[in-house]
Amino acid sequence: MSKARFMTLERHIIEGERMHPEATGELSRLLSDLAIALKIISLEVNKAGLVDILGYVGTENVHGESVRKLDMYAHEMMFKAMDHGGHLCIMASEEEEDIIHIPSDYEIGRYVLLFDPLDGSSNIDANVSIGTIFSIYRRMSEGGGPGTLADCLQQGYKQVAAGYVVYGSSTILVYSAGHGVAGFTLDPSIGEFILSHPDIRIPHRGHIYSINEGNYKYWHPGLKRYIKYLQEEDKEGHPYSSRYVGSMVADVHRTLLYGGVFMYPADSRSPKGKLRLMYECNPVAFITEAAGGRATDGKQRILEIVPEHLHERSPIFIGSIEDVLEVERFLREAEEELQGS
Ligand code: P6P
Repeated sequence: MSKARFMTLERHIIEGERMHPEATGELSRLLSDLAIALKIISLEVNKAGLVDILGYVGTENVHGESVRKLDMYAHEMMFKAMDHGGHLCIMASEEEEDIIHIPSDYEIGRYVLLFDPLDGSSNIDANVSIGTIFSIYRRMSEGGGPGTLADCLQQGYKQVAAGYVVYGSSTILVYSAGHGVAGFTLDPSIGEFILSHPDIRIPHRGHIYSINEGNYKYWHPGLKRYIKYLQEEDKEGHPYSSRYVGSMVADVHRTLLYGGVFMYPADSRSPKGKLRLMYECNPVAFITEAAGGRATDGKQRILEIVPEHLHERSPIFIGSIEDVLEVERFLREAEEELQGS
């Protein structure tokens, strides 16, 4: 008999809860409700090409981006799965301009859920991996009433849990409650997430860099110098390989497992980069740091950024600690030269 423990996500959550005597079980039940939504979204994503769910619905989201049916479906599925459990006081979605209140006929809880229901949706029609990202905080506002915008605008280090799902060749859920990072692969035959990556640790240095090189001409001089440095041969482990899916969850997941660095920098066209702080950067930064990696905006930890707006963007450099520190050094030295000139 194999010694490998048949560990489902639910069993892993409950065993994690037992490690914290003060736990009430509410977070566990929240994560279990979330898992149901993620399984249903996975089902639809995997058969999207068959049920004509692809294509545009002719509307735009809060960012003026064309919204595809699958985006809306994933958004609605997350809301319907999470609105009635009594665990949340408020929600926020990348697909909604404002915070999302819990319907008045449901109990209000003490957690806050932020989510990007379907990240990388521009890749849907090409069958490239896409994903769902979630981030959980404790409410900060007093009283038992509806949560507030301030509850949603907390610094990333205050997350109590965060995770992402990659809907790819298989559906992988990676999450952390702050103590290590675990990965689960969905077994569609039994509809269970099974522990497949018990303790993900990112290598201290990798040999892959991930960035959209089409934006080269808009980059900071220090970044241009860094990328050229990675492409030279005269250093052990160089040149690095370049990998870029264009779907952040896929690029971050590969970086987490193989090491290296994923970058979506600010540039002369986008002074804050493209990725959203609350829905994309904070959750993956929480996970990456829990796996022994580093995530910054080029200077400060992503998790320490004080949010000002629900949909604000942030530059992000995330991955192996030595790689992220190296690109920060190139940026800093080039900036010092510019300031000194
Ligand atoms: P670009 C997908 O649309 C997304 O939001 C992220 O998942 C991804 O990393 C990024 O945009 C890709 O952006 O500008 O390289 O196409």
